Amino acid sequence: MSDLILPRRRLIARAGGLALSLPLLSACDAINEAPPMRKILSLGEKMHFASQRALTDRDALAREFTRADISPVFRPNGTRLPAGKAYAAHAARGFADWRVAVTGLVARPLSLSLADIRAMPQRSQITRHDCVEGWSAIGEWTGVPLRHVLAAAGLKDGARYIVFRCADRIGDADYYESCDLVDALHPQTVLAWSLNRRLLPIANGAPLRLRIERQLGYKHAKYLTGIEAVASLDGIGAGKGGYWEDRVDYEWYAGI
Ligand SMILES: Nc1nc2c(c(=O)[nH]1)N[C@H]1C(S)=C(S)[C@@H](COP(=O)(O)O)O[C@H]1N2
Ligand SMILES: [Mo]
Repeated sequence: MSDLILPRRRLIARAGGLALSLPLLSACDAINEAPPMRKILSLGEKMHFASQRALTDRDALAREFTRADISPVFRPNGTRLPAGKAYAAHAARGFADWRVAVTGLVARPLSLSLADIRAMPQRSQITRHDCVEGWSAIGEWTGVPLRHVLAAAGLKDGARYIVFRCADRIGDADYYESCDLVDALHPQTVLAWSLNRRLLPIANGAPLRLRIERQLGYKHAKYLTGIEAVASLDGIGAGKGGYWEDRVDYEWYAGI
């Protein structure tokens, strides 16, 4: 993380977030569910904690579940199989030659294989995916937190958004998505290669897809081919930050 260049404001916000990521203090739920902690915290301390939470709300963790909660089937949605010979050839080779390019406002552009990605620090999380179309599914995701990839590439001053490029097209345009640095550096924002402790199925975005747990399903870009740090979303797609944002009234910030 030391080579991440961030605006000062952001560094302060992160310092607050770190304090709040202590296991028992990570969510209001945790306080309610943990009797020893409830006894230890005075009312004043709770109020202080609540105000800190409000200030750093976007750093808070999304709820995590247990293996007993995992949905029997994780319904695929949107593209279930990218068209074209190139993707089919990658799939036939078990994605051995798949690369994810890390480009844009970075000090060290990267071209990462899946082996490179698996050699980085990994995180597993059991979370609920909420699609705007009105269905949800709980699954266990494993992959590298995006912040480690961005630290390896070294964000340059001026980087404000991360754009996610995908291998599939819907109609006449490539699927893409984007987020700001708060979500890009969030500990649960992960480039996932595994669902429910198995290799990610093609229908769910093989070989690599984004998990961005504080936002709705359409932000979770599947079939990742590129990660690009940019100063502005102008000139990318129609400029609204994502395939659906460009076409329908889906919000760019789709907080849950
Ligand atoms: N590349 C790509 N990513 C995508 C989509 C898509 O069609 N293409 N659909 C989005 C939508 S609307 C949802 S709800 C989720 C679905 O993920 P799933 O197929 O694993 O359920 O992927 C999102 N990411
Ligand atoms: Mo969705």
